[in-house]
Parts: sequence; C-alpha cells; structure tokens
Amino acid sequence: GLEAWYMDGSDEDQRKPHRLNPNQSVSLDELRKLGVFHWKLNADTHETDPELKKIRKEQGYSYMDIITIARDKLPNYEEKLKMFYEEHLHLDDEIRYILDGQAYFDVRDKEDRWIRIAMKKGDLITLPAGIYHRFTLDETNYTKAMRLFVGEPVWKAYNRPADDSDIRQKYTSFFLTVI
Ligand code: KMT
Ligand code: NI
Repeated sequence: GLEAWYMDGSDEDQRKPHRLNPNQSVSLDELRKLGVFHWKLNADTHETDPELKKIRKEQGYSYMDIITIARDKLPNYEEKLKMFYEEHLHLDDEIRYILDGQAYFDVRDKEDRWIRIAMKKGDLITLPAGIYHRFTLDETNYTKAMRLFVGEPVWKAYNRPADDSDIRQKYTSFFLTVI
C-alpha cells in the first residue's frame, strides 16, 4: 500500500527520502484523520477505467488534465518545482493521480510535523482544502499526474502563513481540534 513517514529536519536535497532513523511510518488511518484520502487504481487503463469513472462521478471531479513534471516536458520547470515545494494551502481539495513515475507529497500533521507521502504509479490522493502541504519530485526526477478538480479549476496557492484565512480556520476546526 501507500507508504508515508515522518521526515527528518535536514536541509539536504528535497528529492531524497528524508526518513527518520529509525524510520517512523504513518498509516493510512493517520492520514485519514488529517483529511487525506487515497485510492489505488490501474494507471495503465486510466482512459477507460470504470473505477476511476465511478470515483469522478461520486466525488464530482468534473475537470481533469494531465501534467508531466520533467525537465524537458514542463515549461519553467525549475521555477515551478520551487513553487510546488513552498509550503502552501488551497481553497479547494488538491486531487492528484499518478499515471507514471513517482513523487512526494508532504503534509503537516496536528503537531505541525512533516509527513512525506511516497506516491507511485496508480496512487490517487486527495489533500483537503486548507491543509498545509508541498510537492517534490524524488531522485527519479519524473512524474506524470492527472489533476482532478470539482468544477472550474483554481490553482492559486497561498503560501504559509495563511492562518487567518477562512479555509484554514475551517480545516483546523474540522481536522485538528480534539473535542
Ligand atoms: C500543488 O499545488 O502542490 C501542485 O499542484 C503539485 C504539483 S501536481 C503533481
Ligand atoms: Ni498544492
């Protein structure tokens, strides 16, 4: 299944795994508690896959496009990778389905620690609106991902700090508050 772990604090290359020693893994259950959800699909059949169709219908993911993140494929590659790795949030869910290659999504936990999620071919993930996160390629320097969205896509990112925004307040009161 999906592998996730707590990150070390070293400022080494962002593309490295940054595992703690010993490794401290994070379960799907713990991710769910942060509002992060995951499906495993067959990426080879994404064009006709009835399972993907069903998820898109049920979740209302009407929009989709495909982005290839590689030096020779993505315009302004360096600049975009730098942007993706800035800690940020969005007003909407971020939904990504890895069709080829692999990459990392990092999300903050309740105690503001970084969790690194290793996304491989076939992994579909949803990050809730208002969660602080970032994205990086790993040492393979290549991924191809489907971007899904409910309605017309809004890509705007709000870099941290965005703690006073309504969406951050909503996220923290829903997922980070223990009653
Ligand atoms: C984002 O907002 O973090 C991204 O779009 C990441 C790159 S898409 C694989
Ligand atoms: Ni994002």
